[in-house]
Amino acid sequence: MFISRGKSLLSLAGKVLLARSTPASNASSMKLGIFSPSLFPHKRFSTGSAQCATIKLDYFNIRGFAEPIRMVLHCGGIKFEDVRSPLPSWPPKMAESDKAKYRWGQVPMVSIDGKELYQSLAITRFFARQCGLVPQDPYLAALCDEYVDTQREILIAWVPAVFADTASKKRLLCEEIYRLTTPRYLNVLEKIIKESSSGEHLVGDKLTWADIYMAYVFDHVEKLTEFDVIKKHPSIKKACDAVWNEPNIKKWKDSRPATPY
Ligand SMILES: N[C@@H](CCC(=O)N[C@@H](CS)C(=O)NCC(=O)O)C(=O)O
Repeated sequence: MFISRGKSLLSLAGKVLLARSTPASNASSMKLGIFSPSLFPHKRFSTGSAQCATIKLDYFNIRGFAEPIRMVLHCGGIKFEDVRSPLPSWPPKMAESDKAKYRWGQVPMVSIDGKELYQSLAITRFFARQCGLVPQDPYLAALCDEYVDTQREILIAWVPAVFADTASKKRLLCEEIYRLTTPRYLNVLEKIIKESSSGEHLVGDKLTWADIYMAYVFDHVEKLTEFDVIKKHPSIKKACDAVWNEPNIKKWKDSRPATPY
């Protein structure tokens, strides 16, 4: 079962790769007709090929867990249908009849030529790999995973402030969470980026999905809490700015639907 699933995902991955419609900004001239994991360079590339997989992303009309997926897809120039259901409540709670439509009763869900994939990190990583945003070196790829998992911990740490019901509670929680997360997370990330070869990326000297995830998390938390989380961390700020200035991501950020969450 696993083998046949693996095979079908491999062929899906090939189709997604070919689905890239517009070349990423610093694309090399490399052209690939078939998918081969060993051909993925740790850089972005262009296939120049026409769309041949239909990709549909199902989520609510918010940024949330779908936003890093959207950022990666836009970064790689992969065309997709951005299906946004109205937000039923905040936090989102689906009706049981809607839950039954999804394997784990939750979104985001992506369908690639009708084949479904769930869990936002798995989806983000899947597309990141297609776009050359996952390093080829297995250790560097795992470092990206480590930093993305860490970003999810940071996001979770800020949840109480996001959902605080009064402005004063929100402010107090922000200060407390900032105090607790600074030595454990922010200072460590700052050092990693500062000491990196580029001085503006988390892993290696190129943009990876770990940078994209980090930029999403800090932007999202800052918007939802109105608290300047990275004000005292210039290297984190520089790495996030590099993500937001990536031409395809910038175009997306400037044109994406304005949503409160
Ligand atoms: N681990 C899942 C979590 C997904 C999740 O929490 N989805 C929420 C929206 S952000 C949802 O579908 N909520 C509706 C519900 O649970 O009824 C992932 O990362 O994709």
